[in-house]
Amino acid sequence: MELKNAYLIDLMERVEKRNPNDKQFLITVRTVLESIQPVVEARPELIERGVMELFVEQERVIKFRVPWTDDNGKVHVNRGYRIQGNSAIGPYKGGLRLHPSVTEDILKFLAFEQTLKNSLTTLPIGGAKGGSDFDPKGKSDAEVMRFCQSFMTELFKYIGPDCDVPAGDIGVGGREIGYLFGQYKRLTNQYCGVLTGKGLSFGGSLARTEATGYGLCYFTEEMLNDAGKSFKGSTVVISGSGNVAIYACEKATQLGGKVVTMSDSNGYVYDPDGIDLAAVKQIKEVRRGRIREYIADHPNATYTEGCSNVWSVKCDIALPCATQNEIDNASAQKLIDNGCTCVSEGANMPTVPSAIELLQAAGVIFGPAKAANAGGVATSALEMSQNSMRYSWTFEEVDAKLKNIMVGIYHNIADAAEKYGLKGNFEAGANIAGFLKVADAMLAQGVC
Ligand code: NDP
Ligand code: 2IT
Repeated sequence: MELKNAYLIDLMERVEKRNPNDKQFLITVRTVLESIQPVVEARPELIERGVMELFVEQERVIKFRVPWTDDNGKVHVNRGYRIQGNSAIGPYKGGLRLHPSVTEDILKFLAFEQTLKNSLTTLPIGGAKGGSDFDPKGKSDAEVMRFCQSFMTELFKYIGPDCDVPAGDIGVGGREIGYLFGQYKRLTNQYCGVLTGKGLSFGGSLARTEATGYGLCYFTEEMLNDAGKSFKGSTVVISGSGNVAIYACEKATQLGGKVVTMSDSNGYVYDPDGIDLAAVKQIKEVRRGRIREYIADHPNATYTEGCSNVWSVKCDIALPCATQNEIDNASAQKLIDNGCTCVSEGANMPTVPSAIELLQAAGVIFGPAKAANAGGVATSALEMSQNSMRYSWTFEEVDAKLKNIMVGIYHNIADAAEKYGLKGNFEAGANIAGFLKVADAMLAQGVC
């Protein structure tokens, strides 16, 4: 797609001038503006009443120093961030990422996407993202704890259960959320639902750990069913071997697919017998090891150095579940050449915009991240509800709600795409449907 509307072209130029260093954020804003063009043209009040101007400017960017001491007594200083993107439909909500690649740009792009994703869940949550360039890999538990305590010592000033509720993302799982929660409680003397993804013994929700991966498969199955296909009997390629990848693998297998790959930032394993998920969980969740360790006791499996090669493995369904920009044009072309019929995004923006166009032009069914991976944050919102009620639902109750939400998201975005003349373009449908709810709330709340 291309920006043709004069107002939106001008708006995009102003966003570029204001955010000259934020390459990934600019790509995302442009992609969204391109998709919502027909909505903006049909609703002139969105321009007249300043909604578009407000929409492209994040509400608050918080940036701070995070000092911590390693096990040898050496002082390190990282940079911490919280981007509070949009609070039109609820308190800011979104994950915290700990990875050396974290920059303000990456978090602004993620916060912008999160606003639209959270809107699609139908639950009352605004959009945010945060994190730090701290690398948890190779750090001791005590070092991770000291980092998390220092990070929260600044962050606690800006968050709260009715204001901003962070959660996990890359490099942030149950261990980190536990340390962050403990420090928030200590600093504020409040025991409340200020974070999601908590441990089950202190306010966490059953099925939150599984939610993003399971939700991805519920969404994808519904999208496939609509096209007369399903996971059953399909070969599935998954990238990543973290939280999202592991539970995507579990559910895809339960739905009758055969998952043959998993990866990490070093390389990927291919197991023609189907991935032995218990072994992956042992390596990644228990030992915090590397995916290459898998081949030690799986003689039919192979390990290939370099994670981007995973897309050259023949499959029916590809589920990118590692990070942004994993599938470029060359990888998309390999998937197409090998007969892949569906790409559905577990990670945030793993497919670059030109590769999405390539896949769609080749007739590959494409499930966009903000819809396909919304199950994680949706279940986070269910955790917030349970915390407010001081009550816990069973695994089956949460899982059933998650499934309903994911099926609903698919139909909502498919209908939105069709209504605006873009039938089958679920990327555009997700941007349109996500935007409409946020825009209506912003209109109602005036210039603020
Ligand atoms: P984890 O930290 O649990 O796992 C991340 C996985 O991706 C690891 O296997 C990691 O490998 C790999 N990875 C990370 N960065 C890179 C990189 N730069 N290049 C190659 N591989 C990389 O994170 P999650 O599973 O939670 O998150 C994965 C994706 O899903 C992210 O895009 C995240 O934003 C998105 N997401 C997560 C949700 C959640 O609930 N957790 C919800 C919705 C989306 P290695 O160990 O080598 O770093
Ligand atoms: O990208 C995401 O949706 C997440 N990392 C989950 C956010 C959340 O608040 O559960």
